[in-house]
Amino acid sequence: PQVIRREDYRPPDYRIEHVDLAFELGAEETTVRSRLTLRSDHERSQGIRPLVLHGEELDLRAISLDGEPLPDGAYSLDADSLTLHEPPEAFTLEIETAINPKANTQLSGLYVSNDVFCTQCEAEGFRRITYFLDRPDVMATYRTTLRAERAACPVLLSNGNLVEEGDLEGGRHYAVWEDPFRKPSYLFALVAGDLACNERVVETRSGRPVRLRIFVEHGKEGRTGYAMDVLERSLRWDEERFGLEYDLDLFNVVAVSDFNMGAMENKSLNVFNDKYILADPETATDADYAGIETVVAHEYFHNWTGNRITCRDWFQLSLKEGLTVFRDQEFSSDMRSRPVKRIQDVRRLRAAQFPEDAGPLAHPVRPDSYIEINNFYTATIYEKGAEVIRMLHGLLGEAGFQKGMKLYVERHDGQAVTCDDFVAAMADANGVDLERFKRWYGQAGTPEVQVNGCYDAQRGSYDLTVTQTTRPTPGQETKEPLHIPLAIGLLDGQGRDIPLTLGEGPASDTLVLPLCEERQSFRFEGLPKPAAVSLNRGFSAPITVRAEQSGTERAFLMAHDSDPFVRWEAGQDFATALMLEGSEAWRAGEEPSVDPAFIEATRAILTDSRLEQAFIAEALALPSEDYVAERMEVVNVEAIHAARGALKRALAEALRADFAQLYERLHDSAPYSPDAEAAGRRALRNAALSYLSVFAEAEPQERVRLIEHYRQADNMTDRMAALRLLVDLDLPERQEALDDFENRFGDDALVMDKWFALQAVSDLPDTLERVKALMQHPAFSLERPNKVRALIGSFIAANPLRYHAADGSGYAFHAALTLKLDALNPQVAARLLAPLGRWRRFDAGRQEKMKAELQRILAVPKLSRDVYEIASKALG
Ligand code: HT7
Ligand code: ZN
Repeated sequence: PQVIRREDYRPPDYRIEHVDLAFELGAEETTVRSRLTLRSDHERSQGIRPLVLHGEELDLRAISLDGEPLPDGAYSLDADSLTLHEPPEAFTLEIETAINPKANTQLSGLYVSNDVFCTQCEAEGFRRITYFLDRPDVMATYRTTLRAERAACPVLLSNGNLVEEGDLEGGRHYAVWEDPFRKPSYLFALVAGDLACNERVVETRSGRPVRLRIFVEHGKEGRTGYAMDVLERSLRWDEERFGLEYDLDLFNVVAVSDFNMGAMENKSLNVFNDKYILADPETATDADYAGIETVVAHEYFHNWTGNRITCRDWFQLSLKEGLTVFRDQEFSSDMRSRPVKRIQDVRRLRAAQFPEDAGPLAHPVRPDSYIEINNFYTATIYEKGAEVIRMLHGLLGEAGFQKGMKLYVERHDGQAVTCDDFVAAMADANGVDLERFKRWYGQAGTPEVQVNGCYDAQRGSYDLTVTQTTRPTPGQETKEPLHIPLAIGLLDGQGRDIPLTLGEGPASDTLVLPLCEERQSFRFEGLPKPAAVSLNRGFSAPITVRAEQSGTERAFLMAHDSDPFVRWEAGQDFATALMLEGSEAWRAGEEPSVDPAFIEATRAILTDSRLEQAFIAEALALPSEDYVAERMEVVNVEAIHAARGALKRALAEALRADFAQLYERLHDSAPYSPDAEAAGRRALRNAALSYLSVFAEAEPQERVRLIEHYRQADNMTDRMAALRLLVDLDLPERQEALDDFENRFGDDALVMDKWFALQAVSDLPDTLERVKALMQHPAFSLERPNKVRALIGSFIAANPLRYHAADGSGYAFHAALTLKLDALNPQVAARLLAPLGRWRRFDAGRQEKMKAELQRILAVPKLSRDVYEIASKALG
């Protein structure tokens, strides 16, 4: 397959100024008539360049130019393009194609989900609807006519404003939509179906009314209230914090059951996976509510960062995604607890992006090449991209950052631009040089920052020496030093911040060290001996910090640091070190020992009534097995599992009375509310339950506590918390709860995803057999991405113990599944593939088995580009 390179970018030879589309919607055959107003955009005196339109799986029915049918010799067709050999300077091109939405299992282009027609055009789905210059730097205005059977599709939606509607013969009707804003084809959307609607009218800050509408399948409208509240809050927040106002009279959201990702920001017609719209206390967890808040806001914020200002080419994807993730993170931080949100975002970055940066699929925030762009909607583009924006925000401050945003919008509204354009706006608005900072966009890999401190008692000075290195990544053997803003603090013996100054600067409790060279030293004078160093406060840069820290120092930071992120981080570092020691002990057949300082520091956090409950819950959550695995030379899945279990048991035994007391004290009889405080209380109570469940196998009263927690739950958060613990226990209560759950929610596809996912992450030895059996369950289907992700994705990505079974059964299952799925939905198949690519991290036996499965996949002749790219890069 062809490799697309960033350096090969050339502006388009033709512009499309206007697009007139007419859809005759039918599930098995939809005809699409498109009238394009085109203009040549190259120097024709040096030769007329052909017009090459993209198109895939289209049945061309007719083609004419300026009203005249095109003769055969004037154009040619192949599997993915239609070429006009010598088009005139300015002309209209009319094309009629037919497509089969029902047969579209890839869910890219126009498809049918539960009888609802819908589209997904990012990144390159529009070419599966009609022939077009399907690239983001071709921006046009659109007029779209939809015709369909009225009974089956009373609702007809597209981008922009509804300008006309009416009846047609034979029970059909039509609607005409006009979008006044120029947009790239990836933002086109249509939806047609029988949908219920929740509507709310709000006013923008300049007093314009906007109709917000959320469409869902009938019967689900009662579950749209929270998403609607979030939408209204997002609109307000973008006005208040970023000065950005909504620009149309209508904002439509549609939720569908089958969707390749979370949601899509099509201009004024956002399409969502049900999962990110539907919520009520009985069916959605606190995490689901938080996810809805993030995703609804994220798609709304794209209206400016992505739609009004879009990407010049797909290498610039992080221009819109990194920036919009930063904006949605800030929104949630303003709505909830900022420190807790930061901890959760860092946890996510480390779980998904750090391993990506350390493996065969590592790529820069602005990649240099790809085979299939759908493979590049990655944690690096999104989450690391957001961290890069966050560092800019830290360097410029809120006011400076907003000045930069204002200039970016003034300069580029209505354009398709690059990451360099964004950084240039930030630099120009603030009069700063960001040239070295820009290396973050081009260099892959997570920098490792080694910090060494040394106190000179005689001089009263403290020297910090900092070294940065980034390991080679595929295609980037040598690395350059980056501009890393490292926020630090020093604590005195009482745990108070020691005010610090750097050069002539003012004294401050937290200093941001500008690391720009491979090795730098910083001296702080006139200080008492620091008791501890607090590093990377607030996670000021997406790096791995290496520092010699004793357990005593970590416990001290856990107890005292003024920065909540570092308090949490010190606990995670301490626990990770203990688990690594525990793994070694397990391997040697010895009993692991747990440093009492860790237990006491955890007790202190647990019983500190000044701390937020959500924060305490985060502090009690031990690092995941995958996180610990990343720190090991050769991953030993069984040892890590055993060591994590042993550490959890040690904490549970030492703090049992505290957990039991907390569990009782936090019982809440008030009606469920998804707000952050109530969610924090539930998270903490459920964390206590999780520790107490350690005793459930041996002690009947703890078993009763667990099953009663399940039985008495009046909300999905508590129900799921109990069920998550029960699925790991080989007890009759496990089956009782699973059966009850299925009986209650068997008809609700979205809730059944939870039931599938929980069974897939169980650490019981027969989990893979159960997963295979569950694939035969009537609620499961390989054609539905949510089902595949819930059952198979959870097993592959969230059950390291069973996925990495030494006999290779997990890998063989994965490969067979990939091949089956690739024939139906390559995007989803490829997205699940990354864990097989981590083979270098395992012992020789597992390495061989993982590689053999990758080879088995690659040996199949008709592989999609998506799976080919991931599997071949994974094999290396
Ligand atoms: N911009 C969107 C990314 C996207 C996508 C969404 C649904 C299905 C397929 C997709 N391909 C790319 C979603 C976002 O980041 O906001
Ligand atoms: Zn996005």
